[in-house]
Amino acid sequence: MARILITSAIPYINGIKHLGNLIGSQLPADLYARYQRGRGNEVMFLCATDEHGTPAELAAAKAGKPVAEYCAEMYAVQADIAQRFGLSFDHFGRSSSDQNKRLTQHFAGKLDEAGLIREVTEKQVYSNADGRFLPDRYIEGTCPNCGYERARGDQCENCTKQLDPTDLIEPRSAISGSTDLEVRETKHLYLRQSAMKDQLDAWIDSKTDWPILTTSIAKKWLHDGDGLQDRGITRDLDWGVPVKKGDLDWPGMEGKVFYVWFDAPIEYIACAKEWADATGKPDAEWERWWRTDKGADDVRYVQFMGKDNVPFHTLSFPATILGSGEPWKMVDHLKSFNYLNYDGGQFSTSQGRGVFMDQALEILPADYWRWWLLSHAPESSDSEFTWENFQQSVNKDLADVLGNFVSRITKFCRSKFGEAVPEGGTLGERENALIDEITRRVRAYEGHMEAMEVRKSAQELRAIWVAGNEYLQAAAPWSTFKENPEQAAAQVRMGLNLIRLYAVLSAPFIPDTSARMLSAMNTLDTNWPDDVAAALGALPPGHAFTVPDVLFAKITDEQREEWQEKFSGIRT
Ligand code: B3M
Ligand code: ZN
Repeated sequence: MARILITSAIPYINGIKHLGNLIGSQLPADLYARYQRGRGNEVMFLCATDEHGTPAELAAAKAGKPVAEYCAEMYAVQADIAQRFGLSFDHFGRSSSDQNKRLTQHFAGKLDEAGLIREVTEKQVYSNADGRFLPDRYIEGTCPNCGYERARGDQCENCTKQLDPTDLIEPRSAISGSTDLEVRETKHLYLRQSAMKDQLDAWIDSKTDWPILTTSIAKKWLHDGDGLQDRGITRDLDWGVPVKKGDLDWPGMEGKVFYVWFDAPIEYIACAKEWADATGKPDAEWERWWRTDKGADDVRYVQFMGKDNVPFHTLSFPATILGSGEPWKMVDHLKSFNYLNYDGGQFSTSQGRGVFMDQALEILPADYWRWWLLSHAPESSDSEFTWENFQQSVNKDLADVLGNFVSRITKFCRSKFGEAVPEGGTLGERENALIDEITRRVRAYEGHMEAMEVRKSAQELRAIWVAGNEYLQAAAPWSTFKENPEQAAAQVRMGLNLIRLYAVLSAPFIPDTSARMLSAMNTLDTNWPDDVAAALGALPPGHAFTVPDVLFAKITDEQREEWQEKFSGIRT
């Protein structure tokens, strides 16, 4: 039994995620976790909310709530939606947890001991009215280049010119609008990534099975321009992990917190400790996933994320881990995704454009969305959600192919043989050909799933469903029954066993439907079909079953038009 550690990029706390976010990391990670569990492997699947940083502070301010309270509420909302989407995390943690606070401070202390931290004095804009330093993007003013009045301190949205806050004409705080700003000196900690360049380079070189897309991003950051830059890991904010070296105060760093991208990946590890603490397990239980000196040397660790997160996972986080000098488990395989677009534009959280996870579940059950999103995952390029395409996939793949198959065979059996697997007849040429085809396809499906080829896996699964439909069409037990009821019985027995087989194979994609199929087949047997021929005999003659309700309802043209209209605007 293999041991597989899986993490999904942890979603920001500020708001409900849209379908583009979902397919960018959490959903494919869930697919992989469910598949590996289905194969009988031991899986630890971790995710959390990313709760620190200015966006969380501002979202809380906008909601008129203290930030800790806002985060607690949004955590509950995100955890609930994740569960309703069937995301099967072993633990859904919080980057603001005490476990993460301690571990982040621990790493900082180790990095300092290793001589990998330096202090830098910088000039930064301070807002007297807000009583705080302002990050560049929270300073607004008039663009010196084009005169746009709402340019941000890092860039003008209108003419795209990169700016420094001091370039802005009539700068003001984007938080309060106050113009009472001054430039102050402040001290920050920098992680000396430049000193770890060769070590990181060698580590990337050892990843010979990584996609070029991933390694080329890392190599670019390592070698372009002046090479890998040191990185500021502290901020002048109230909300975050207080800057400490382990348990000790850090002189000169009072009132400062670690940068959100420093503590967020550390939460992958802290999350496992949260899991152990929450379930009353000793530390050894989580450490066997994360410490190579405590059993994690035989763990395979896979990370899922959107492409914009790749540099943080190939360089910054590995720099933290390697720099600590401690035996932490490092990532073995990193699966990254392009973007999903929405109906001719982009999904956008800030603009409320697209379909958000809670809204999606208001109109259809999770499996409809899971199937569409996974079978259209933006792997080799960006992909696009359109309502036409969604309607077509659901109606064809789910309703016509899978749903119809289940309904036809169970209803036919009930009408001619009753609600139990019929006895009699033997397998003929047609059945053997079907077994051969399905065996071949199941092996291909396994290969794609192992390789995390999400779209190819979906295609192969669909082909397995189609093979059953074609068999049923050609065997036509409703005709066979007239001359040869024994043979019809064997055909129906094959069909009912296919339902169980489909439930097992499809569970990673459509877990709720899979559970309904198993329950209709009245079986708890979810064994993986290592031997397809044997698996197609799992339900013996006489085994009772029930006819399930319609598995998937078709999306009508009226519904499609209504939803298209409803989601064409902006969420308020
Ligand atoms: N929260 C960004 C994102 O959701 C960030 C990921 C952190 S992974 C450690 O895309
Ligand atoms: Zn401009």
